[in-house]
Amino acid sequence: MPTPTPADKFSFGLWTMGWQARDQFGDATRGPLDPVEAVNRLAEAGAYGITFHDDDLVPFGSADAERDSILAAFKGALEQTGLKVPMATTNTFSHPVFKDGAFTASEIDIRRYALRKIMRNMDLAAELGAETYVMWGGREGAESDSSKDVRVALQRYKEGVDLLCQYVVDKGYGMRLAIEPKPNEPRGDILLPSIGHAISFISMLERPEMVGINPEVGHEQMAGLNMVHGVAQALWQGKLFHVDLNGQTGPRYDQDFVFGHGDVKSAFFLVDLLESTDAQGNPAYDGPRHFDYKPYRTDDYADVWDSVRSNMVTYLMLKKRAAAFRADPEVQEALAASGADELAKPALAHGETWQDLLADRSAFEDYDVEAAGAKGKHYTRLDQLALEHLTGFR
Ligand code: 3MF
Ligand code: MG
Ligand code: MG
Ligand code: MG
Repeated sequence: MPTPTPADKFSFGLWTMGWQARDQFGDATRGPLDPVEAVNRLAEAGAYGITFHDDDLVPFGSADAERDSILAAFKGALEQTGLKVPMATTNTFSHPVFKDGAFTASEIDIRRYALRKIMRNMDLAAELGAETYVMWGGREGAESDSSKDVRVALQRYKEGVDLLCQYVVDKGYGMRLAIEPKPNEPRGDILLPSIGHAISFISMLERPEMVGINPEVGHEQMAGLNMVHGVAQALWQGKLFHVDLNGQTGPRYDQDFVFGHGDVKSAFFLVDLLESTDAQGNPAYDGPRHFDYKPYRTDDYADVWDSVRSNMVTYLMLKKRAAAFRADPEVQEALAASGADELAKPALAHGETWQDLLADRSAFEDYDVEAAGAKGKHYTRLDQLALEHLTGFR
């Protein structure tokens, strides 16, 4: 099995392996996890970084002295292990005050409190060297369409994000912000439900260049969407600032399985995408490969650390298989036979105009449209080759 190293840039949320497995229907099955132990274990396992919500690290409502001592211990562990904090985020969803939103709560005082809570943790994130600040608006939404005017709520959302960008600029923090889309859960419907919605929202901001997205495998798949296509669009638009990797088996509750333990074929093509440049020379994704998963509720802490390793090993296995798939001459032949290489060329040659197109009889009058329509693309063959590589039979 491949061995993860910090060069692979794997990172984990403190809330992932620290999840005590309390769910809608049952109590915790595991005890609390000391953040220092999390740092040490992750470093031992070959991870690159750890991320956290403010409240994962310092319990909500802690006194200043308690906060200081937790942070000192955490920073000490980071220093000792060399583990990085590439990203941080805010919990604006657990406390009852956020039950109807943070950025989009109707009450001005709740919105002001939420902004202060985020700014406070941004200070810590900057101090720890985080490059990305993620915002998942888990409670920004509604159950009933009668309850919230979404047009107005989005304007408040925009103002909140604009203010945070201003704060980061004025403080010279140099961080970029990333919005994490999710269709539903815990709200009936969450605002900015998909990659496309989030990217479109960003275009309305004062500083769109500072804000990108942090898409999550399971979130897109909960909406029945194709994560690979969504991430490809985000890459094309220069908006993939961060990524949440995990596993999901179709549109249902938010499963947060280990990466690859859901739709493994989609995971294979996601790694293939993240690790590759495109035919137009756009660079590959170089941010952290961040896991946002939940160890099974049935498992104990030994299993938790095993699942940490499983995420990374699965990614590396898929990376190896994807590289083998791309390097296979039969795959290249099948792609060439499908005409895939031509996609890299624009429809009009350099300098050609629409007048030239109109004058080109071979493009229309003399074009054998029937022959073109009858041509097989051999995509089943390609898919089978992918599966043969994925399963290690090739
Ligand atoms: C919920 C999530 C969140 C976000 C996190 C980062 C608790 O489904 O995915 O995890 O990833 O809040 O901002
Ligand atoms: Mg999630
Ligand atoms: Mg999830
Ligand atoms: Mg997530």
